[in-house]
Amino acid sequence: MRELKLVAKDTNIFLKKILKKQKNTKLLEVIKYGLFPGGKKIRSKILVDVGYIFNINYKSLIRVAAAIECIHAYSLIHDDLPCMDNDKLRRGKPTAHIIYGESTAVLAGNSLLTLAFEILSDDKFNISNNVKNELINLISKCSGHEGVAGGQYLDLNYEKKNVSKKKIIDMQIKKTGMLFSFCCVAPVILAKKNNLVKRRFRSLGNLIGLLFQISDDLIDLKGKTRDAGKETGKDKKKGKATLIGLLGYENAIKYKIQLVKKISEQIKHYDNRSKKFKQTINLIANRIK
Ligand code: GRG
Repeated sequence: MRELKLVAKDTNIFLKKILKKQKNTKLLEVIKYGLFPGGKKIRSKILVDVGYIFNINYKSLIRVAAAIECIHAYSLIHDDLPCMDNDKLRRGKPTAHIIYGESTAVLAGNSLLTLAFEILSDDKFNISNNVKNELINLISKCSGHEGVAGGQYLDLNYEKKNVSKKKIIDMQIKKTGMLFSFCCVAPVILAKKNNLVKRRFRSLGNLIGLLFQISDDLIDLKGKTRDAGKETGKDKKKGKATLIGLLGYENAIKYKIQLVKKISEQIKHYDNRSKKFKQTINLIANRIK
């Protein structure tokens, strides 16, 4: 998709500009390894699509996208560590800990998290301090123990256990949904909309996270390592708690279709400006890598 590529390019340009101004440390090399050329930038694309609905200026959206991609890159570096999923391949190349060693990968991950806060709190981000603060507060909440880190904890703890559908959904919303949720709510914050709109977009982000995760699990089940850029077939080996594992392949596909319908239903209020958003949702639902 041409527009996804454009968002990815602009986000990378922004990140490179920021990093160029920083001191050249060993960790900076690892940060760059984690960020570039990087992945699909699907979170950034959702953020830009929702930003379009609310008529938010593109430059601001790309700054927020860069922050979210730093946190995402951090989560992937840590997710691949031996103490977590112990993966050797990511985005078609050896994982950070394979190249640089475990402790360096941990520290580069930590530095990527704080880089996200640097990007959002920067004086050059020309928005009111209240709005800036709300964005930083939300991104922090989404990343911590109530969000991505908490979801990762559950993911690891549910391995090789019988886990209910409700618990799997809760874990996936935290692990994967919270960053999408941030991407859906951040433009609403920038547009200074009320709490009701924020809640609506938060729930939309959770649904996108579930959709994204089920597509990811399907790639793990059916996809090829060469296409995915990471080892596939791991979930079964590791005894991961997934909806496919619980419901079976056919029902998981049905569940995915229901999610797409729910998302369309929730966005219909913004029909005239949500065409790009819907295209991205279809891309997520039908992705192969
Ligand atoms: C607090 C952010 C944070 C991290 C620490 C390690 C950890 C806790 C969380 C791991 C979360 C994680 C890896 C969730 C899986 C989400 C997922 C399916 C990621 C793959 O995303 P893609 O396909 O990746 O968008 P690309 O490579 O395209 O960017």
